[in-house]
Amino acid sequence: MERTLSIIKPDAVERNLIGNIIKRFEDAGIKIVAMKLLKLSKAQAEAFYAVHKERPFYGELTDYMSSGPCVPMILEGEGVILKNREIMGATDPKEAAAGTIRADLAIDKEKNSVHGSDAPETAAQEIAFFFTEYELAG
Ligand code: IDP
Ligand code: MG
Repeated sequence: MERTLSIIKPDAVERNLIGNIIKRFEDAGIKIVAMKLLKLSKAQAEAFYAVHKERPFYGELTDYMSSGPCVPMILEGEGVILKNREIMGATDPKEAAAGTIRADLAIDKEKNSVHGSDAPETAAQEIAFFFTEYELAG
């Protein structure tokens, strides 16, 4: 059974969209096997997004991701890495397919409401960034 890391980002937590987003995962048959609510420091946001450190938006992105609480979760299911990316929609909500989280809820290309791992290796790394073995319920 595959696992991936999802984060409900600060713009969505701030607008009371936690339940809306979680319902979409549950309705798609995805299991939430770990979850917490926390506020990243700027240094933690920089570490999480280190892969983007050369990109022009890195400073703004890490300011935004450390601006308020977020909800990291481990999602589990068959093919859940790809399935989650489909439910999320494209990075830019203007390009996201109708009915996806980002098309329905995101503010813009930066404040796009959710994060999702993009491959098995990044999923493993990102899960380990937020969760210890002891925090896995399922
Ligand atoms: P993804 O979240 O769809 O995987 P990535 O390209 O990995 O998209 O970018 C990570 C995050 O960086 C995005 O979710 C978004 O918050 C932010 N981001 C990506 N591209 C831009 C941009 O062009 N301007 C501002 N923020 C961006
Ligand atoms: Mg990405």
